Amino acid sequence: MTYKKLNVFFPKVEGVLINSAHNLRYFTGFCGGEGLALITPEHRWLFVDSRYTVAACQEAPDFEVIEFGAGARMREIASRLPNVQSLAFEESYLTVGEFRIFQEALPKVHWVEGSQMIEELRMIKNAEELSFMRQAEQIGVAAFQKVLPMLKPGVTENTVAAELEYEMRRLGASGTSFETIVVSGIKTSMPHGKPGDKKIEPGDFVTMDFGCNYHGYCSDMTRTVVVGRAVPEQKKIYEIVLAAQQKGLAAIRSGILGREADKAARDVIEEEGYGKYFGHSLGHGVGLLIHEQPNLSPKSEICLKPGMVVTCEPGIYIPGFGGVRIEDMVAVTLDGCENLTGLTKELLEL
Ligand SMILES: [Mn+2]
Repeated sequence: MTYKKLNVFFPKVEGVLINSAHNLRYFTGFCGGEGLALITPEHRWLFVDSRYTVAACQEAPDFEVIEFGAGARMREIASRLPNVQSLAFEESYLTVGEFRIFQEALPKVHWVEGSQMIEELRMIKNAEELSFMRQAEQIGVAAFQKVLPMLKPGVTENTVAAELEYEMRRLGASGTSFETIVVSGIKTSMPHGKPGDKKIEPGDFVTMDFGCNYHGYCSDMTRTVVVGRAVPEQKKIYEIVLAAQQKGLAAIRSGILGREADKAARDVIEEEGYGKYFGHSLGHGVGLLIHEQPNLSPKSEICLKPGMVVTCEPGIYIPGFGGVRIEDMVAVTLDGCENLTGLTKELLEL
């Protein structure tokens, strides 16, 4: 019944067109990814091609499923609303070419950009969504624990990434939620470095940032470890990042603004003199997408509410030396947050 959330668009527009895979899933239940939903106060139509008709009928029982023939999608839609004057659409998930086809099929329509409002409708997760996200995150945790003993000098970053992904899949994930990051040594100074053929060397920091997809929902976590003994500078920046992360986690609760949570963690890193080495935001919302609202950035004015799921992931990245990031995924509650990762953050020296 999530489609009822789209009522916020009426009577501003006569209907809402949904075409992105994640919003089709959210508002109709259809998981096939390719299709178009048109929701008006009176109708709920889901247009798919013959590859998806059976699945759409099963997965979207609240929608009238309409199968269209090759190239006839917009004609089907136009024939159902011949006199429509205004429609909201997902401008963030439509190519210019696709939009031109919309305009040509419905030349009288005033098109209203709806992406921001539509994305915000997914911010607060219900009990079922939270359950999927808890399980998704725990699949990541279990994979991490399984792979930890493999972290030894001579093993390549690519091997570690492959093992993490394999374990998550074995544990029930349908895939990864983004491209797995495993970087070692000086490469840990790149927040989003790519795993490669580099072998882990004694004394290396190894940063692993990864997640899986479970029932459509994403997980996200990051841990940085040292293979061998940590030198004092490694311990120092690790402890600062950990202190910042704990400050951030302590700040996250219902009623706080995104930028206030970011500041709580950022202040710790700035006071220690490493502010210029923490360039990204404290965290981001997670759900059907790996990056969604609400952002925990220095500019975010979004007020956190119970049921929102966000990451808390400060980092320090020193070019030519290395970096540390520690990331947990949490669900906002009235008086704090539930840590969905719930895994030790002591510096592991393997
Ligand atoms: Mn993240």
